[in-house]
Order: sequence, then C-alpha cells, then structure tokens
Amino acid sequence: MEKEIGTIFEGIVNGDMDLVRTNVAQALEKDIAPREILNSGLIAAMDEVGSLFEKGEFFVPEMLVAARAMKSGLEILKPKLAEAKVEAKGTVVIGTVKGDLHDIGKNLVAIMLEGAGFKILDLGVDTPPERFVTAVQEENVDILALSALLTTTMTVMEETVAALEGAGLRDKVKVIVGGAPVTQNYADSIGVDGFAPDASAAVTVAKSLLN
Ligand code: B1M
Repeated sequence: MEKEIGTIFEGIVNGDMDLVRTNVAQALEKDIAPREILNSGLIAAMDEVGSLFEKGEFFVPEMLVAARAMKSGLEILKPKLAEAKVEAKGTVVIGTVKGDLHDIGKNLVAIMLEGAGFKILDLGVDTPPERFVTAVQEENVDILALSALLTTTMTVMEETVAALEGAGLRDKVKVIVGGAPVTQNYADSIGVDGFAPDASAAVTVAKSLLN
C-alpha cells in the first residue's frame, strides 16, 4: 500500500484534518487512483472508526473529529472522483423530521454514510413529509433516512411513510429511521425497512438493504 494511503487512514482515525488534506493532495499528485484513495484510505478509515465505536473504544466526540477529518479529505477528492466516474454505492436522502431541530446525530449519520461511499442529499432539519416525498420523486433515491430526537416528533416518521404511500412511492425506496427515542419496535410498528441505534450501525443497515 502507498505510504500516503496509510497516512490518510491514520489521519482520519486520529482526527488530524491537516494530515488528511496534505496526504490526499500528495496521493493525487502521485497519480494514485481516486478510487484507491477513497476505498483504501477514506472508507477503510471510517469503517475502522465505526468498529472502534462499536467496541466502545471510541465515543461520539472521537467519531465527530474523525468524520470532520474524513470530510476535509473528501472535499479535495470529490472533483477527481467525479472526473474518474467513481459510482456511488447508492443515493441517500436524509433529514431530521418536521418540528425537530436536532441535527448533530443526523449529520454524523450523513457523514458516515458518505464516508462509506453513498451519495448524500441532506434536507436538513424540520423537514415535512411532503419535502421528503418531493425529493424521492425528483431524485433517483435508494434510501430515505429519517432522524428524530423528540418523542413528540418521532411520529412524523409514520406520517412520512404514509405520505410516501399516498404518493405511490413506498416501493421505490428503502426507509431507515433512527435517533435517541426511536427503537426497533417502533420501526417495526411503522413498517420501515431498517432501524439503526447509531451512525455506524446506519452504514451497516444501509449497505445490507442495497445488497
Ligand atoms: Co434537545 N432534547 N431539545 N436540544 N437535546 C434532547 C433530545 C433531550 C433528550 C434532552 C433531555 O430532556 N434530556 C430532550 C428530548 C426529550 C424527549 O423528547 N424524550 C430534548 C428537548 C426536550 C429539547 C427541547 C424541546 C427543549 C426546549 O426547548 N424545551 C428543544 C426542542 C427543539 C426542537 O427540536 N424543536 C431542544 C433543543 C435542543 C438544542 C437546539 C439546544 C440542541 C440541538 C442542537 C443541534 O442538534 N444542532 C439540543 C441538544 C444538543 C440535545 C441533547 C443534549 C443532545 C443531542 C445530541 O446532539 N446528541 C439531547 C440530550 C441527549 O441526547 N443527551 C437533547 C449527540 C448525537 C451524536 O446523538 O442525536 O442521539 P443523537 O444521534 C445518534 C443516534 O441517535 C443515531 O446516531 C447518532 C450518532 O450515533 N441517530 C440515527 C440519529 N439519527 C439517526 C438516523 C438514523 C440512524 C441513526 O437513520 C436514519
């Protein structure tokens, strides 16, 4: 493996933005393929971060710092990926549901999914069901990812599923849900395709739904 790739991996796991940026730029100068930098550097490192989180060796702050470092590398890499026509694993529309302004967890889920190779369309916070429906109508969406942090807003997830059904789009996308008050039981009760308790699990669920 090229030295730069190993350094990018270490830089992301340790949350070192400057090291990641410099080494992504150097790897591109050395003509290392963007796909190789993405898969063996960025995605591999975020996989490692996810597994450290699952083992209880990393907590949310470490994940956030690693995710920020990954994003800084991805910014430099993105134009080259587009030129090299590296295909995304799938497209995810993500948002925090209507009435809910919490976005720290949702952003982390978005970054982890992006780090895993998905294209992300982030609708932000306070997103009404109709806005999700429009996004599914207008884009080629594989997964709709809904986040809620309040017991009073998690019910909007069910409304969003109903809105998708009403628009005849329910079969077109997989729907996944998460956020502190959301449980597997709740996810089952509203008929969505997946639930993840954290950002790392969201990647596993998203990948398994598209396989
Ligand atoms: Co709010 N808040 N808040 N808050 N807030 C909580 C959620 C609360 C539990 C605090 C408490 O009372 N103990 C409580 C909810 C109670 C309940 O409903 N059961 C609460 C409340 C009541 C409120 C207000 C109503 C307070 C008020 O004004 N009276 C108000 C509501 C505003 C609104 O949304 N309309 C409010 C406001 C706010 C702030 C704006 C001040 C701020 C949000 C800032 C922001 O997000 N930009 C805030 C914060 C920061 C919190 C706490 C302290 C932290 C939330 C957080 O960011 N956690 C929170 C208490 C707590 O959780 N300890 C609290 C870190 C984040 C990484 O975790 O978001 O859980 P989390 O995301 C995780 C997983 O849940 C999962 O992965 C993430 C990463 O591992 N996940 C998904 C999340 N989305 C997912 C989607 C998936 C899969 C996994 O698939 C699609």
